[in-house]
Amino acid sequence: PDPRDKLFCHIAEHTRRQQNKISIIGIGHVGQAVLASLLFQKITDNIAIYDRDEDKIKGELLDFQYAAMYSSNTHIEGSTKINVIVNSKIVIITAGARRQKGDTRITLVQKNVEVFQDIIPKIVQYAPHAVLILVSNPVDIMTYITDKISCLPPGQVVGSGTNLDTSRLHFYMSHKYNVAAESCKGWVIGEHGETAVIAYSTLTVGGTYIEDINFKMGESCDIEKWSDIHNEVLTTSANIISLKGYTNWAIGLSVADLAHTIITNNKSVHPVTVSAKGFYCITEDVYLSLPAVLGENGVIEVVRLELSSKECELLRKSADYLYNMQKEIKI
Ligand code: 6V0
Repeated sequence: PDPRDKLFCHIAEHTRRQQNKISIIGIGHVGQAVLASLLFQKITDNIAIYDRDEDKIKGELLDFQYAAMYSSNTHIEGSTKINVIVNSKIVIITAGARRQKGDTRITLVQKNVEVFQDIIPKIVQYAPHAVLILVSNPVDIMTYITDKISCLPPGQVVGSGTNLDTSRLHFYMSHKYNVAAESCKGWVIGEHGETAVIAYSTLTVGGTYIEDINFKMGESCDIEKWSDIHNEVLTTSANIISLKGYTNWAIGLSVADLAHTIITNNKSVHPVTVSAKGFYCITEDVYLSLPAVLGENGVIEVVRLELSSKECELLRKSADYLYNMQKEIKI
């Protein structure tokens, strides 16, 4: 007789809840940080990882299976076969080509387009109802490309965008005024990159608009030197990369934060990459970050910010920059 029958009296079949399954595509530095963040914040108890590198998948799976002992009873499966993501509620995409010597920004994007043309239709085939969260860079362009390739309903494809840049802004605000970061509000919008816009008109501390007490924010005569914070927010990634070769922990937690909002359908507002056509006189089909209400099916609503004319102009410049890059891509 099976010793198991001595241990248990069998009543019903074991099942695993499917409605909270989250999959990660690409288990490099960023994918690992996303996985660790999902696991230790107990955002889901059902995770799948997919990568084309078999040793990496096997190694990370073994390592994380034991790490999961320190979290709730989380089930993690991994494979080089993409059907491991079947029935996911969220698919987080971090796979992408790495920049090689001599690669321009466009050649890198074009390599990623080829990767995405292969994997996106398969993701849609195995997880047609999943919200896709794009992380691979350049994230705004990759969100645009994924939306076009996937043909999913509006809002189901979303980019991590400036959610991380906005946290960085709150960090600097919190240090500047010596208050908790949760009491510092306001958005970084536009491209996740050099043309990102800190929307000064949206910044509040403890409910007070900073522009109401400092009319010169960001100008050369600004005694608070907001332009320094602007530079810090936008150059942080490059600084981290020059020191450790990549960034992963903050983006991992930032993406887990988005996943938490979506899986719990809690309708928090996050600045994420969405279709921006029609907002702030943007006429081109570009994707960039705007604050959006997120729920279980992705983007529900985009917040209409009352931006100043200068902020609108900067946002349109960001859109132009992205559109010019987009024009050179062959999908
Ligand atoms: P990495 O460490 O090289 O990991 C990439 C992983 O993707 C590797 O494990 C590859 O094997 C895998 N991969 C590549 N192509 C495929 C494929 N066709 N199918 C399956 N797996 C594949 O890179 P890292 O994790 O550091 O970065 C991943 C991406 O995230 C890059 O595009 C970064 O530029 C981007 N980031 C985006 C950020 C954001 O704020 N949006 C922040 C940091 C990094």
